Amino acid sequence: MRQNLVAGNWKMNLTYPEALALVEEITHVAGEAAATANAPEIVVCPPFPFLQSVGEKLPKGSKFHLGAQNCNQKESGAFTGEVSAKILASVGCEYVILGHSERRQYFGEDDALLGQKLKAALAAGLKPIFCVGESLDTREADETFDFIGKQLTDGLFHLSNEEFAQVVVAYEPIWAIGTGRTATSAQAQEVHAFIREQIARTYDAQAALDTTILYGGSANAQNAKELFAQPDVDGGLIGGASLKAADFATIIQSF
Ligand code: 3PY
Repeated sequence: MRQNLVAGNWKMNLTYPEALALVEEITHVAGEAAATANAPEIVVCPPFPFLQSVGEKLPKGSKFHLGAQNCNQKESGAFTGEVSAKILASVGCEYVILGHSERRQYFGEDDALLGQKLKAALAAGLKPIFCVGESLDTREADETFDFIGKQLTDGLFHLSNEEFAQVVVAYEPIWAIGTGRTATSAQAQEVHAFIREQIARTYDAQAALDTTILYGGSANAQNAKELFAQPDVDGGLIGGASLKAADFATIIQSF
């Protein structure tokens, strides 16, 4: 179901005491805003070892949810160092980020593998936050829509209607990740509208209306309001700004 949503992607940052301090500060600073009826759903995605403890600090039955940054495609087995979707669900995760450009770029994750990860996440009852986004070269070659269309077709659109209904899509232009460069609200809206159109074509108009589509890539406390005001932007996948409780709280209140 389409809903306003803000997800904090902590990436590979913080120590355990720092993670506990941050989640406490977030729930303290943003707690009141998060308790209002029109507050977005809020997903906190810490590194794997902190998941359970961070999850225990999130108020139960609130708008706060726990998410992971990745999962393995297998259900279980001899895969040293890996973490399955089932393990994530067992420590309280409800969401998992899949296909972040850093996973695609540094760990060689392609759409075939991501398809398997999506299936594994869904089978474990997790909601995938599936990332797509173009490089600067692709944008400058005027190939953004072809590129995103292919990522959607190859990575995501093999899901059944029921499976797809569980997915949140995140548009994260690679040129805006960790660079301090943000897509303008018009650039974000244009791609979000395109993604919604592709969903309508592949599934149906209702599925397109029901899909939550987030913007990610240097979204912060200053630009969130303008980005979230776009008709097809339902919230954000937030990197660096999610590590600062006050900024994250401002972003949560930017709808
Ligand atoms: C960013 O904001 O840079 C992100 O990559 C969020 O996932």
